[in-house]
Amino acid sequence: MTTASTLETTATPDAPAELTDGYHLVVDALKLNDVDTLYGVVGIPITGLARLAQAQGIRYIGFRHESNAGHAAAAAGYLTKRPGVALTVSAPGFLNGLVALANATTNCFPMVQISGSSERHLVDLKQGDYEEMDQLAAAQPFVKAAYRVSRVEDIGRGIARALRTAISGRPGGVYLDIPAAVLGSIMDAEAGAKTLSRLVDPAPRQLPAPEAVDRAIELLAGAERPLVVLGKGAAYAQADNLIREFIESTGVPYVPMSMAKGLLPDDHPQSAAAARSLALGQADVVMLIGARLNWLLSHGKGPTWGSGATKFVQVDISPTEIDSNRPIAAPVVGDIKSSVAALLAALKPGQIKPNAAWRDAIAANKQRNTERMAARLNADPSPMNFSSALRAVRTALATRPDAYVVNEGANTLDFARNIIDMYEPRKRLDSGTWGIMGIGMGYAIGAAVVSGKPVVAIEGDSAFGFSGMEIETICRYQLPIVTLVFNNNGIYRGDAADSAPSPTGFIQNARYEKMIEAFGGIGYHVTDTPSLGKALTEALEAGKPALINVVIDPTAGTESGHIQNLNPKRAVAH
Ligand code: ADP
Ligand code: TZD
Ligand code: MG
Repeated sequence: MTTASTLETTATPDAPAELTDGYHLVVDALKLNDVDTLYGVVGIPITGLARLAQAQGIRYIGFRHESNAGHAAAAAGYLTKRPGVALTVSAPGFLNGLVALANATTNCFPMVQISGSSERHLVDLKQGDYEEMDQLAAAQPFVKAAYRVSRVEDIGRGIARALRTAISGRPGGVYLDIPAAVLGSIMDAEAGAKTLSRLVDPAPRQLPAPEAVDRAIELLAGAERPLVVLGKGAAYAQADNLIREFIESTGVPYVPMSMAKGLLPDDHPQSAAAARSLALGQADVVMLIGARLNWLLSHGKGPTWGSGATKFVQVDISPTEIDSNRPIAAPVVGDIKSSVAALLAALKPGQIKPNAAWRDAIAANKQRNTERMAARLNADPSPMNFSSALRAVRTALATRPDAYVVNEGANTLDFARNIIDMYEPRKRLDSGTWGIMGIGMGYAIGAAVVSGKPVVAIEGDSAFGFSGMEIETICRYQLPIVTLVFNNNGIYRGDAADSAPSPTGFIQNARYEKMIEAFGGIGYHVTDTPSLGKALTEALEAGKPALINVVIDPTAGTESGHIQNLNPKRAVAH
């Protein structure tokens, strides 16, 4: 039996009715389904909802822009395997949040955006209501599903449906529209309580077919040069021990995609991350676990994949992902935990056996590349470049494997992804499938809120600018987030000292650390590697909001970082 929180009673001796309303039913439905945190920006018509949620024990984290609230909810969803919930106001607030909801969908993170909306009868006749917009229609193309609650008695159903849709199958973003009039509607409290329900098994296991499992094992057993590619779906699945057992018991080398770094520690002997090009280019059978053959894996085609004869096993929960870019010889459609467990159960000892020459080739290539990187890391140019700055971050973070790393930018992203080792699963959050800028402070806040652990956000100066105002949010809630702004005076690089601003250039030598000082946080301005190491170690130990302005040579970066090839060719000289 569920109980609803109630409004003041309007009972008379003749009609002893306790009443509830839409606000209370939303909060009751969320609590009943273990939603313990809301990320949002308030205003008409949801301020009362946020206040009531807080009063009823739901943690409310208030942001300065809805995109950042949404990104925090998305990160929370990814990290906890439960939908993160964002709350937005009508029209512009809703649209600001929609970027994050679409990004969550693209990245397969479970998230629900609940938005208030204006008066339906005015919106539908386009009569010019305050913040008028047909939000349901606007959300539809960008999300896994979009729903609207039109009657107060449907609130419980709407919330249950939104949460289940976000989390089941391939996770994604779900939009739930709640018009102001529904929030304000009143109904009998007892009848209202009966409209609420707690989800049973919201993300059911999806077992792979036994013949699919056998086919995959057979293909891997026949391989000489097998390779596993771990994606963020594998990290999300929280099947860490099973995946490790599969990799270690077969001896197959693996390459982690960026957010799968740390699923096995980056210093694991079977990691082929430092020999990525060789491993992808020469493997004869590749097993994708929770990784799509999208642009991040060159669509499974072209020189990255050597002769083009690579055969694929693909473990994924989404049947329509299979064959998306090239034929898959052995699809295993199921949830990763069940699928890897089934593979392990069907596997005979010694059945999958990577050739010794393959393992040796990877080891040799890895050693050569690691030595090359060490030489770059150990140089001490002045001003710092990306490598010399990241040397300090790498050393400091090696002693704090519990810290989360959030990372965005172009050069700042590419260098940090390669240089910063991760030692624990789901500790790295970055620009992801879209290559989006602006996730920085939102993801950092989401990670800090759900974990209570320190977060280090490694941000390009441009990337930081998209969500920089949330520094105030970080200080307001005293979250243990250390933001590093890799300050090279611009997008990719800075302008020459005396030139007018180019499309990529920013103000020269900006003092970003003063932003956090404005809100009572600790600011650092560092120009050399030892000072950076000291500042970061000190800030991590303090566990308080800090921002380190890391001065980087404005000429050190390259346009678009490591993905310059994606720019259209310039047919005519600019
Ligand atoms: P990466 O960017 O790290 O390569 P992607 O985001 O491209 O990873 O791929 C993640 C894949 O994982 C998606 O195709 C998604 O369907 C899949 N996935 C997510 N969660 C699960 C799960 N629990 N079980 C199986 N597959 C999953
Ligand atoms: N807007 C959004 C939302 N996402 C984007 N990816 C971009 C714009 C384009 N863009 C990139 O792809 S990287 C980048 C932008 C603006 C910023 C790179 O500059 P930075 O990093 O200062 O963050 P580096 O270290 O200077 O390269
Ligand atoms: Mg920059």
